Amino acid sequence: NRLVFATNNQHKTSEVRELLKPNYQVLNLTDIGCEYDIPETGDTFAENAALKSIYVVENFHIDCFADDSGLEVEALNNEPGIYSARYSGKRGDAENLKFLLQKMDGVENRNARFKTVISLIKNGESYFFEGVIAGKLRTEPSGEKGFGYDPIFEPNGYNITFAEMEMAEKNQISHRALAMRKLIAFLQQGT
Ligand code: ITT
Repeated sequence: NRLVFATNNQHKTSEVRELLKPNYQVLNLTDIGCEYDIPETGDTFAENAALKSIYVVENFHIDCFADDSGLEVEALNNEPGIYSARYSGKRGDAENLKFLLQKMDGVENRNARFKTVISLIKNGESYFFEGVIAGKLRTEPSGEKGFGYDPIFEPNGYNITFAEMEMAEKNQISHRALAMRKLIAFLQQGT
């Protein structure tokens, strides 16, 4: 069973491969030879996820799913949200993380959540699956694993950040894993 995952993000690819193995083989945009940086011009995670999956279906004529995700910080009116990948003005996890920490300097309310919306297009029909995890923002990064804002995100009920977890542990609880489990359940219904 092969599934196309419309992402350029190697970390997302690894997490999703781990969640889908051994039943599904996951091909990302590089694997299908798509070098185009698909514009994410929507106003919501769902719209942006849909744009990525629609691009692949229209140009490669294969079913696929896409993940749009980000961090919503309560004290920042849910920023960076859909702008998570370029919050500092450019791409680059270290820059974005530093920019966010500066904005949060001295802010007491550290509540934040990660959100993923997956758009699946299967046989011309469109489906969405969502996952959310709530936590707190640290004032200093901690941990080397994961990507993006993982070093400053401590999920509620834990005293370590996502970046201090093994991928398997993050994959038990993360926003992406929750959305992926809904996708997997949906795919298995049909088989
Ligand atoms: P694709 O669009 O190609 O999938 P991307 O990195 O551009 O890759 P998004 O547009 O969905 O993905 O932006 C997601 C950003 O949100 C990502 O670059 C991180 O900064 C952050 N993010 C999402 N999921 C995360 C996670 O599990 N851990 C840490 N940061 C995450």
